[in-house]
Amino acid sequence: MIEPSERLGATMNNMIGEAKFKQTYQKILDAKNTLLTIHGRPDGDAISSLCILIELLENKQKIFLAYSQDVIPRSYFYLPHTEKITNDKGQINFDDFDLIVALDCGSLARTGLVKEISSHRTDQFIIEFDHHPLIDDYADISNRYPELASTTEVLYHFLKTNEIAINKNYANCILTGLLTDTGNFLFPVTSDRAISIASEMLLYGAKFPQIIESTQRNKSLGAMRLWGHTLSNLIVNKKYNIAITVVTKDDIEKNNVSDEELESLSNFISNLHDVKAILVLQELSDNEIKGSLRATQSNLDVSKLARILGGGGHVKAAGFKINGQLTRRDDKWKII
Ligand SMILES: [Mn+2]
Repeated sequence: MIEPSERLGATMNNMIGEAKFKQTYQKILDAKNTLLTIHGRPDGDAISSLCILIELLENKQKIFLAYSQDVIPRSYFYLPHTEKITNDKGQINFDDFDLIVALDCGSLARTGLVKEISSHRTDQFIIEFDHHPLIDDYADISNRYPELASTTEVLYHFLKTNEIAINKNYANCILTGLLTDTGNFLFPVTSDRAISIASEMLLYGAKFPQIIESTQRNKSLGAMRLWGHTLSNLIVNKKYNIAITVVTKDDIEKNNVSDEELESLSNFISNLHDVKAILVLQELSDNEIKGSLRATQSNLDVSKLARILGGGGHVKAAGFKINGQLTRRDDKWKII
């Protein structure tokens, strides 16, 4: 009989590119000055991944700059090194870096550095760690594993391959990414590997109760009120069997709700039984609408629809932005 740990090892060995992880590590060690970056409106997985790289580069006494185009939500301040992340682009002289590491980005556009990366110095090297399906191939070394639950799970294998000892800081970051990207192991992306790594992180000192307290039990009264209002507006499109609801700019402003709280609303609605998928349409500005898609059945890939609409994401959770205005006519919402 195969022991669970052996089975895990065997599956992973077939899947991950060990040579690529080693080459990546060598590049990081050789770099003189590294720029670390994540996607906009950063989530738990992106922020944790960034903090893992900061931990690594600091331990190796490397020079780096950690950049996030948007501010880090306060709820993640328990993670190590978040105070070192800057969102001030003016502070960055892009030519200073010989290495760029993009984390959890999916596409070049999500780095917020399209112009800078596209016109980069020819000797500048780009490494990416990600678990989104491929959209564009902009990296020199791409550590992309869409079958893994989080970018921190990719980084776990990177650390293991390079025999970097996992300390409490790494453990807290790896577990945070796993928990937030799987909705605390509720989403279909959850695997035996992910759960096994999570339990290993507890042994390394990750603080599970603190992570849950900070990332889950953090909803404001405004968020709860907006959820209530939005849930009561849910309708089901019978033709496609998709549940749809709408969040207006007015709803958000009135209740002072954060992006993260809106994201968790989509995740909560995906608990709805008997529909194929859910769609939350959110008014971003007078002429821009964001759509969040969640698949609730295993045979549906919502990222396909998101890509048709110019967006992207995962098989079970994806999003897009379109131009238009949400208007209500009688009892129906229309995009004009
Ligand atoms: Mn992620």
